[in-house]
Amino acid sequence: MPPFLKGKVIFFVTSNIHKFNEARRILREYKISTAMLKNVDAVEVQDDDIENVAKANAIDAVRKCKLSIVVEDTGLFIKALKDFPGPYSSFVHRTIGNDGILRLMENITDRSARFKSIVAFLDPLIAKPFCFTGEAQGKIIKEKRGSREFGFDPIFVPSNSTETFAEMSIEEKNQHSHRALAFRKFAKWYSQISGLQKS
Ligand code: ITT
Repeated sequence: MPPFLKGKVIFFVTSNIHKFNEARRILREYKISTAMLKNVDAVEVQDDDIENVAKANAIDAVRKCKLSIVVEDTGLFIKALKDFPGPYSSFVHRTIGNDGILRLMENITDRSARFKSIVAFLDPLIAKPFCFTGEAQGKIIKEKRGSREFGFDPIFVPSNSTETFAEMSIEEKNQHSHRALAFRKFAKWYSQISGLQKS
């Protein structure tokens, strides 16, 4: 086991409490201690590929805080809109929001969409970030549903479900979500290299 990883807390660098709450539950299953680190003042990298965004954010965060960190970048890719908003999801959600997306999709019958998450792990003693990907296929419904108001959750129903992510508890969402898949891949890898065992 790389000795520098043993017993370390992993800091999730994010300003988004929903993302942290979902990830924390996954990491807890693997006995990985985590804490939220916000206000790192990381550069806002913009790139058409969310993996490049996650890698650049990870490198910048480690340079600034010199800790073992993960960052995660997510995009919503809507097929009929040629994968819009994709890497621009944060901006689009802040500006036109869910109502704007629903308006763009009026009269569109193919409602397929997917979320894609990239988790990037980096430590000051590691040369390059390690990346883990998770995807959730589903569709955009016609009206918002659900009380858990996180991002596009009220308009997205994952495959094999009739509920939107916003109608699910965090535990239920974690059975289907892009973020849960990416963090589980990360947690398995991290447990292996650091000798941790799942509870
Ligand atoms: P960071 O500080 O971690 O960058 P962020 O909110 O900017 O937080 P992302 O860039 O990963 O996070 O996500 C872009 C936007 O996509 C985000 O602001 C939400 O509106 C939306 N989003 C991300 N994950 C989501 C999820 O699981 N369900 C619904 N919407 C999500």
